[in-house]
Amino acid sequence: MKKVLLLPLFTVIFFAQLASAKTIEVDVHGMTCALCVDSLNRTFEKMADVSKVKVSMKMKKVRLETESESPTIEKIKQAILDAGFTPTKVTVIADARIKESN
Ligand SMILES: [Cu+2]
Repeated sequence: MKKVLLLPLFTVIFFAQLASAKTIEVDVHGMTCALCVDSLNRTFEKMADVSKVKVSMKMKKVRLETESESPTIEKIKQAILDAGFTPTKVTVIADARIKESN
């Protein structure tokens, strides 16, 4: 009987952890060359809680993957401003694994 109750509990904990993993896409204005891409890459590679960074000059986008609630949207926007660019749009994409569970 106890085992039956524990399984759903673990499932809930498991998905609660996944729910905090997310992808954030930021449209960035002012990216013009490979040095811009490099500069944005370095900005986010050193940021805590960012597990993956992908900067696309073609799309003028920065894509970040985080494993927790931080960094906040505000912090991301400020980091882009500090690097000398303008964030124009921020899109938060929930982890694909979450969508499958719904
Ligand atoms: Cu440049």
